[in-house]
Amino acid sequence: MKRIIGILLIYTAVIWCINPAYAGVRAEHAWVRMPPPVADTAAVYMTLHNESDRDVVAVRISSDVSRNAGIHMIRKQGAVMRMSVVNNITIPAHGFVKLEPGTMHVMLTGLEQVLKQGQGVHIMLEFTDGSIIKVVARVRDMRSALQPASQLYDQAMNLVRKKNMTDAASLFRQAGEQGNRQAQYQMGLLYARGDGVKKDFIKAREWLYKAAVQGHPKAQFYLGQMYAFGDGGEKDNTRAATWFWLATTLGDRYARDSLRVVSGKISSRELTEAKKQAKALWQKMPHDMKIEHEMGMH
Ligand SMILES: [Cu+2]
Repeated sequence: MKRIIGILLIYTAVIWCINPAYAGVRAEHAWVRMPPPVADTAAVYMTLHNESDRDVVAVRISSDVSRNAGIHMIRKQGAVMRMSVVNNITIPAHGFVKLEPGTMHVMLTGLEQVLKQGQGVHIMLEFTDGSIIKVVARVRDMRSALQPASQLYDQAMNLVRKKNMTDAASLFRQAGEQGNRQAQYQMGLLYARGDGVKKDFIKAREWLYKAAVQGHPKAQFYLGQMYAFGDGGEKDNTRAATWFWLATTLGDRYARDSLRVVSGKISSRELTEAKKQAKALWQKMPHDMKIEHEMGMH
């Protein structure tokens, strides 16, 4: 037993070192601006959120496509814009820093390959506490990168009507990465069906989860189904009950029946746990989805 605990501790330590949550920093909307074909540099943009109680400082940046990477700041000096090197980025406690065109960016220098539209580039950010987070930034041209997610979603739906699922998936992915919950739900379905993308239940779960925590009832229902059947991960009727509960609360009729079925398969203690989880998730859900619904789970 002692030995097992020892192994578990080592395992936990390893997870902690590579776990993005350690630094408390989360990256959103990461993208690489498509460089001209002959360029040897590329700019990377993202929003860095610090969810911890302390300021964190990123001191080293690297990527898997360039020899070097650094942080650049653009400042206006008189009538000229000047780019200067910054040694670190401080992300305030419970705050964020936006790296966006015209302000700050990560500059990749010494590109070792020609970047392609849609390609995922890995960016590693190292913090003063030694933790590292890895961010996937997709290569986009300026126009598509700055297009609002709702427009990308509409374009993707048009492509679905034309049965062009590969291009639709690419646009849903872009919109989903920008936080659009409908697009995240669609990505979940495409991965579950193997439509426009290679069938992958693990990725289906990941995308459905993103939409589900944002209060998408259908995503919650399908995520519950995946837990109930053990698709794309372990079978877990307690978690299934949690998601069915939330979907039912948001008015999904199919979830109500599924909730009854899984409730019969778990203990009353597990059911209490499922309710507790559902309440915690409900607290964090965006207000716009909850506005018409009372929390029917006391
Ligand atoms: Cu630069």
